[in-house]
Order: sequence, then C-alpha cells, then structure tokens
Amino acid sequence: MERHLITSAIPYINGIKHLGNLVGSQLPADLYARYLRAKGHEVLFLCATDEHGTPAELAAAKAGKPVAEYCAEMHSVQAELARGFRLSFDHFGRSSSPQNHALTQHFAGKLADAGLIEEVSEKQVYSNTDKRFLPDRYIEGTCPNCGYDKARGDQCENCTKQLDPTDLIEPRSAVSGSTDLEVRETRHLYLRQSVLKDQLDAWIDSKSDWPVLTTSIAKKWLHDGNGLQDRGITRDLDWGIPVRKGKDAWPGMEGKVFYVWFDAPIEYIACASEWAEANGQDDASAQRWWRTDQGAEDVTYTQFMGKDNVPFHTLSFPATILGSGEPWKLVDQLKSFNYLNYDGGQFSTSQGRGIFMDQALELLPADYWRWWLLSHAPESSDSEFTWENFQVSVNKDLADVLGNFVSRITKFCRSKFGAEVPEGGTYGAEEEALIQSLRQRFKSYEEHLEAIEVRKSAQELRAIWASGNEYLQTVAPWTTIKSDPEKAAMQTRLGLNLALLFADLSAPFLPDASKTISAAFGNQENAWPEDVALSLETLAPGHKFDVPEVLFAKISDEQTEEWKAKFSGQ
Ligand code: B3M
Ligand code: ZN
Repeated sequence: MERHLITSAIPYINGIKHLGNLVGSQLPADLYARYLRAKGHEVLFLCATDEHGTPAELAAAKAGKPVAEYCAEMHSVQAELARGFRLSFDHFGRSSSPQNHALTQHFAGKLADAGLIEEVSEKQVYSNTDKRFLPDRYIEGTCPNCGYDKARGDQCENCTKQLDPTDLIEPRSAVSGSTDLEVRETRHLYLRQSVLKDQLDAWIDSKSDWPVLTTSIAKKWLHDGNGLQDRGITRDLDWGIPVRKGKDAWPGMEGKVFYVWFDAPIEYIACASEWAEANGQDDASAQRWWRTDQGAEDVTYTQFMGKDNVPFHTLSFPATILGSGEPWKLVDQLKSFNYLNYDGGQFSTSQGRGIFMDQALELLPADYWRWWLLSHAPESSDSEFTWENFQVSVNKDLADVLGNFVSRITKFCRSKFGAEVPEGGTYGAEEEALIQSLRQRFKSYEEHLEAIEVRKSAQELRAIWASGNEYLQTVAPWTTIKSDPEKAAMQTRLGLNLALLFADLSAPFLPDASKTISAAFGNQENAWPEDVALSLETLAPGHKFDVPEVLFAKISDEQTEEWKAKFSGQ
C-alpha cells in the first residue's frame, strides 16, 4: 500500500468559482484521489479556501460585510458546492485557521533565523483618494511585460508574470478608480529567494518526470531577466495573519500582515492539522503526512493547479520550505493545467460570462459536468467549452454508450430471464476476445490514471464502455435466445457483469452513476479489478438485480440554445 498526499490549489474566497477554475485543479485532483483510494492506497486529499489578501478584502467590501463574516459565509458556500460536485476532500480547510496563523508565523521565524528575511524600506503606491496603501489587487494598470491593460499589482493574468504594484504602467486604484496616487515609504519583509536559487534550480532539475508545462514556467522565472527576485512577504493590510517571528512580536512590523501568497501554500500543511483536529486525532497524525522525520518519508505528494499558480509552487513555496531548514515534505509530482475558455472567449466573473459552479448544478447533476470537464481537461493546450460540444459529449458518451449499455442489458435480462443473473454455459471465442481486449484497455486506463493523463484516461474509459456495446451488438443475445437459450443466458450474465465492471471503473469520473449501477446490483462492494476475467464473475448465477433508473438524460437542441443564450453574459 502506498501513501499519497494530494492537494488542490486553494480557491480564493472571493465568490463562486467557474468551471474553468474547477477543471484547473480541484476536479482532476479528485479524480486522482478517487483512483488511488480505489486501488487501496492510503490517501490524504486536502483543499481549503484562500481567505487573505486583497481579493478577500475587496469582495467583502463589495458585499458590504465585515471580512471575517464574509469569509465564513463564503467558506460554507464553497464547501457545499464542493460536496455538490462530489469533490472527495478529506478536509476542506480555511487559510484563516488558527493552525495556519501559528504555522505561518513559525515559518517566518525560521526563515529569519536562517538569515533569509530582509527588512526593506520600500516605496509603495498610496492612494490619496482612498487614504490607504494599494498593494496587489488594490491596484490595476498595464502590464510592463505584455501590455495587457487589466494587469493587477501582484500578477499579470495574461502572461503570468509576477509583478509589484510600482511596475504597472498607468496605474489606478481598484477601489475607487482614482489615479491620484503617490509613492510613499513603508517597511516590509522580503524573502531572500535569490540566496536559494541554486538549491531550487538543482531541485527542479531532479524532477525529470515533471511535465514540460511545469518545468518551463519554473525555469523561466529562475533564469529570465535578472533571475529569481526576492519577494515581499508582508503587506499594509488589516485582514490577514499578523506579522510575528514565531510567537514573538516583530518590531517595526506592527499592524502589518503576511502576504496572501506567503500563507496560502502553508495552509496545505496547516490543513492537515485542521483535518486531524476535526477527526479527533492528535497532531502527530497530521505530521505523519508532512514531516519526513515523523513518518512522511514514504509519502508521495502531488499538487494540482492552474498554470498561473506554477511559479508560487515551484519557487516561492519550496523556498519557504527549504529555507526553514526543517524536514517538511516537498512536492513530488506537480500537475498543472492550461486555461478553459468559454464559447469563443474567456470566462468572466465580472461580466457573468460562462458557467459558475452553482449554476451548473442547478442545470444538471455533477456527473454530466465532471465527464465533460475531465474528458476535455486543458492539459496540452487551452481548451474551450461550447454548448454544442457539451451536448454531443453527454448524449453520445454518457447516454448512448454507458447509459444505453446498462439499461439495455438489465432490461433484456428482466424480460427474458427474470430478476436474477442467469446461469448459461461457458464462454466462447467472442467472450475470450472481449476479455482479451478489455485486459489491454484496463491496463492502459490504469497507466493513464497513474500518470495523471486525464484526457487519455477518459478516452480509454469511453472505449471500455464502447466495447461492451460492440460485444452485445455482435453476439446479439436477443437473437441467440431463439436458437440457443443457454448461450444467450451466458452472454447476458457476462453483460450484467460488464455493467458492474463499468460502474467500478467509472467511479473516479462518475461517482454518482457508479453508485446507481452498483445499487441496482445490490450494492456490490465496489472493488477495483485485480483481473478483468475474475471481475466478470462477480455476479454469480442467481444474484438478484434491479433495472437502474435512467442514468443520463439526453440534452435537447432547445436546452442547448436556451442555456447558450442564458450564459452568454452582456
Ligand atoms: N488562491 C489562486 C487561485 O485560486 C490561489 C491559489 C493558492 S494555492 C496555494 O487560482
Ligand atoms: Zn502581462
């Protein structure tokens, strides 16, 4: 049995996420977690809300609520939506937790002890209109790197470059739009990442199995221009984790908080402590996943994220961990995703363009979305959601292939042999050939899942379902029964077992449909096959079953048109 720690990038608290956010980290992480659990491995799958920094403050101000109250409410909303999409987190934590406060302050103290923190007097943009400093997202302007005119003070969304507010061309306040800005002196802590450059470089070089999308982004920030820059890790904000050196006050840093990107990845670790607490276990059970001196040496740690998050996970967070000098686990496998676009453009929260998690679940059950999103995951390049494509995918893959197979074989059996699995004779050439081909497909399905090749896994799963339909079509038990009822019974028995096998294999993608199918067969213990031929003998003759309810309804052209208009934004 292996031990797998899995984290998904933690979504910002500032509102409900769209489907592009979902497919960029949480959903593929869930697929992988479900697969590894099904294989019998020990898994700890963690996610949380990212509650600090300017996104949280700005959203709370917009909602007219105190920021702590806003965060608590949005956390519940996001947790509920995660359940709706069947995201199987072992814990969905909060970066504002007491555990993360303490751990973030602890890391800052360790980094200071190691001489990796520098106090810098720097120039920050101050808004005379708003009477405050404008860090990060409080300021917008044109990106000096690519010319995008809505770049934020912390990062350009368009080219992923990490920025400082003073880098922006034609800056304006995101609060008031004011351009009455001036530059003032303020003191901040900087993490001396540049000192760790060679260590980080060597560490990234040791990751020969990382996807190119990941390493190329990391290498770019290590070597382009002036190389790895030191990063400010404190801010002049009210909401956040107060700057302390471990448990001690930090003279000169009163009233300041840590930068959200400093404490957010530390929440991956703190979240394990939240999980332990929530489950009535002591903290040692959390450290068993994170500290290589306390049991985590055999843990494989995999992170999931969108490509814009890669620099923070390959450089900044590892710099925090390496710099602490303590034996925390570093990431082993880092799976990053490109962007999902929406119908010829981008998803846009402000323009209401695209589909958001709550709206999606109001239209259709989670499995429909999970299937489309995962089978079209933006892995090798950006991908695009269109309603036409969604309709085709649901109707063909889910309704015609998987749904139809299960309904056809169960209904046929009920009408010709009754409510129990029939006996029948032994396999013939067609059955042997089917098993042979399924063995091959199952092997490559597992290999793709193991390698977190999301689209390829989906394709292979679909091909497995399709081979069931092809088999039925070829052997046609409804014809065989006229001349050779024994043989038709055997074919039907195999068909019913195939339906159950499909349920087990589909569970990581389609947890609900998988349950519905297994329930029809009396809630067979969902077991990941060891061997395809053996699995196909799970349902013995005489085993009772029901015809499951319709698994997937087809999407009509009218619905497609209606939804397309509804979500186009204005
Ligand atoms: N909250 C950005 C995002 O939601 C950020 C990720 C933090 S991961 C530690 O894409
Ligand atoms: Zn840019």
